Amino acid sequence: MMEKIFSSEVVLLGNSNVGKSSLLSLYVNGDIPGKIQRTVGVEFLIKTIVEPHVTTRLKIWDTTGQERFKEIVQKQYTNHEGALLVYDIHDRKSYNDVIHLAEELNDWTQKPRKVIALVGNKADIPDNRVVSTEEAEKYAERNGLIFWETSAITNLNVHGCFLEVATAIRNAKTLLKHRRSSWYL
Ligand SMILES: Nc1nc2c(ncn2[C@@H]2O[C@H](COP(=O)(O)OP(=O)(O)O)[C@@H](O)[C@H]2O)c(=O)[nH]1
Ligand SMILES: [Mg+2]
Repeated sequence: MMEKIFSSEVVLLGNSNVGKSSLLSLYVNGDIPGKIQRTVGVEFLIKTIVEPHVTTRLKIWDTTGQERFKEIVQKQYTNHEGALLVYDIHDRKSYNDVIHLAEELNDWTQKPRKVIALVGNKADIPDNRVVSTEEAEKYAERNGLIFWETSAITNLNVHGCFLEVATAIRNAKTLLKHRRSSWYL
């Protein structure tokens, strides 16, 4: 079987301080920088995921500095095939804000539909949790989102989360291509 290479673009969205840059750096570089850059703007890192018979080149955009959802969604999200909506499980507002965003992004009429993951970060801190696993899980299930609780400190579910997003995008694209070629021609 010939090796296939897929390229996908995703974006990390969520309030300041929820851990977006930490998750991205841990995933791509294997560690969290001691002093995280606070440049205003949008940056990306590329992760190459090698699996048997398939290699995925995942371009991951990070939003830094003043996260202005509306603008970023309008200017950036349209080019992306997926989004990771990151909140802090100890910060109710950060959850409410990404849920609001999910409502805007979750367009079932789009083909392929964007892949959206709800990501509850800082799961390594046991105290003062305000968003329960059940609440977020239920929302994700009802709305067809991927859901993970993660930690950029203990590396909990970080690889699993990005991998599931990449795989879901690849599957959606493959299915669409297959449908186009065999069913609708
Ligand atoms: N305990 C804990 N702290 C985290 C985690 N992820 C990020 N942080 C810390 O939260 C702060 C904000 O992280 P950062 O990645 O800059 O968040 P961003 O503004 O969303 O990019 C930093 O001090 C990180 O070290 C995590 O999973 N657990
Ligand atoms: Mg950041």
